[in-house]
Amino acid sequence: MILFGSTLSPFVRKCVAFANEKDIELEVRPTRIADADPDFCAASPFRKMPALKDGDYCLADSSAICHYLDAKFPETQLIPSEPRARGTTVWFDEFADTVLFGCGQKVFFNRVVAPRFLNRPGDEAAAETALRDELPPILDYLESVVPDDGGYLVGNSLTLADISVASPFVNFIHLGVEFDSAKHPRTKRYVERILARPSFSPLIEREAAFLERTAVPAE
Ligand SMILES: N[C@@H](CCC(=O)N[C@@H](CS)C(=O)NCC(=O)O)C(=O)O
Repeated sequence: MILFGSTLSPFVRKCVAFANEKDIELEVRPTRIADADPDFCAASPFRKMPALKDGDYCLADSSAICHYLDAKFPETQLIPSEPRARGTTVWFDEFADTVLFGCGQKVFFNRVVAPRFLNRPGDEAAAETALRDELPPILDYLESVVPDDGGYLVGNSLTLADISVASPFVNFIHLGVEFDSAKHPRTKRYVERILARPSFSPLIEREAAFLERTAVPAE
């Protein structure tokens, strides 16, 4: 199975970590935004990453891909079937994609993607506003829901909820955005614990090395 995209995207990273947790082998085919690779375009009608190609079946969107993989490989279920657990898992996945990374994207795009990969300056004011006004209430919410006992967001084992919520924090780490341990200590411990899993940690190291190599020299 081929997954198109770069794990610098939290959506792609989420799918790769999800597949790693399930011991599914995915070939990650690096894809740039607006890449003209015909297989990528066929799999992702709006050219957003990630997209999956499994034989003659193509699918875009990280959540759709994770649901497909969980149904196709049901041995280690990461999306619960019990109604409330499933509902809450889908909520956290959606929260992570739209609210958490909705904020993170304004920072990552303007400070990393635009200057490094699109060769144009980012909107630093937008990045600063997102960090100052949008991120704190999101972290306050997380602080009220993350477990502080070595547990997980939904039920007694890792689910898509944990993978989705942890993934955008890698982008904050790459950006050097630090947690205020006094205000959000549970969130800090929880995120560090999930990102230390073998499904995430090698990805983070590879991404950091790539960003190091592609750093824009300071003027
Ligand atoms: N809801 C989609 C979001 C995918 C997405 O927005 N990916 C970004 C990269 S982080 C992208 O491909 N952007 C390119 C563009 O908007 O042209 C998912 O979960 O896969």
